[in-house]
Amino acid sequence: MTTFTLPELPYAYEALQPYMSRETLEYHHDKHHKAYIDKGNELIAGTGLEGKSLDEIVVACFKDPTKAGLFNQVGQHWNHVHFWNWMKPNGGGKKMPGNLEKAITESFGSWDKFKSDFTQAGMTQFGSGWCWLVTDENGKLSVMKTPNGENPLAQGKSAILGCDVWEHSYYIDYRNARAKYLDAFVDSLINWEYVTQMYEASLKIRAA
Ligand code: MN3
Repeated sequence: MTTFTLPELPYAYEALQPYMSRETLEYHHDKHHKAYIDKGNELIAGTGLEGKSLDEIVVACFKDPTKAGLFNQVGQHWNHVHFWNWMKPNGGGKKMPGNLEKAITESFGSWDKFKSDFTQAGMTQFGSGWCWLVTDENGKLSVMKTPNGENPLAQGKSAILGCDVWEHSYYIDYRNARAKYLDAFVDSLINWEYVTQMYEASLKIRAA
């Protein structure tokens, strides 16, 4: 039995051009994400975690220092499963459902402040990692960043949006210009419908 499988991209490889190229998605999805899955399946064998949900495995491995190697793979698997869905063709900007726009405005003061906080988190993550939009127990939104394969879920928070700032996510298209990549992600790629789904699910989890 294999615990982890590579999901298909929810769009064609060239669908996110010119903001993210076919070549980037081929390497990022077919090689990088697949490598996390292959290594994760190898390392999880015999741990007793095989039948658990991906969310449960991420949390269990993060808490157990002897499973740090497995955590890197499953954290990155979780991150990428959602990352593909956090993007879509003709996405980004302020084209989002009203309840999410209201939550963003109430939490940050304005959409522009959200964008600047989110992209700053991505810019100031030294080395590889992710920047995130997360909800707290009151439904308030905030921005955070994590190194390497870590994510808010591991830390008991609910991520509703994340952007991969590992160089493999932008170096082919933007070289070292991480700021340009983050701008393109926010302005032209974010799938706000998927973010809203995760936002509404996070409020249910927090209310339970
Ligand atoms: Mn990646």
